[in-house]
Amino acid sequence: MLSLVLVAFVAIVVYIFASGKWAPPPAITSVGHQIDHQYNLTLAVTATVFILSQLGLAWVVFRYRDRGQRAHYSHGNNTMEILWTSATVILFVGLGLLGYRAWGEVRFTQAAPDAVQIEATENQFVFNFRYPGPDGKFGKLDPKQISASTGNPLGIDANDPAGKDDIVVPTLTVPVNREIELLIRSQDVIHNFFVRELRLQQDAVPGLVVPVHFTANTVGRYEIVCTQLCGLGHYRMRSFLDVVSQPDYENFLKQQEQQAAGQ
Ligand SMILES: [Cu+2]
Repeated sequence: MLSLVLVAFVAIVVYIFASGKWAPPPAITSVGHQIDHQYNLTLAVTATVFILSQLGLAWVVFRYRDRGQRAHYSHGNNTMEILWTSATVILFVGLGLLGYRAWGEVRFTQAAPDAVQIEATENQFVFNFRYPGPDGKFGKLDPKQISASTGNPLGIDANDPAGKDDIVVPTLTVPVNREIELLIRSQDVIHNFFVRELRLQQDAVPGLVVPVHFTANTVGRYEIVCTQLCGLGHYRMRSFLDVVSQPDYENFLKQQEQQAAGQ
């Protein structure tokens, strides 16, 4: 009975993964493809071990079921133990080394100097994205001047000329095939910036500016979510990433600049 349950268990698990019903949406960055490749490799290796060990267990349970014979006491097998443990170590270290490059490309390198800089500020329970405007410079921030109700949720210093043309919007619009450097900040508790299609997830930590960079290669609208349980409104803390063509991006900036100037 137990061996049948084990076989059924393996079949169900294999079906869940093989059907692809719960697979993530396609990646839209080259790093995303590398991460998927690494994920699939890890999955293939662990799935093989899982299937073989569970079916092996089912076989042993069936083969040595109670047929009235005397039980045999075993004290273990040192050679098998050593083999088993070193195989696991080699596997884990090997997979870690293979994944090092994809991880390093995102985490251990800086954005190119010509990357488009955009600031992402999170607070309970919204995202705000700031573009430096025509002067290409972000204005200074002054926490005392934070006032969402008067249209200054980030507290851009009114005395800093560089801040006059800054654009602040609730959704993130980026040009396709250009490197984006996102400067992630939080105004209150720990939040997160996560876009499944970018395969990018980064905490927003109060008091820190955490830079991440990515190059999206597919035009479209993607969901941004906060994946840190940040309070009662956490479930509705989401925004959108719009990846648009270069002309559309310039139009977007122009429109926003006009709006800002009209205020
Ligand atoms: Cu949050």
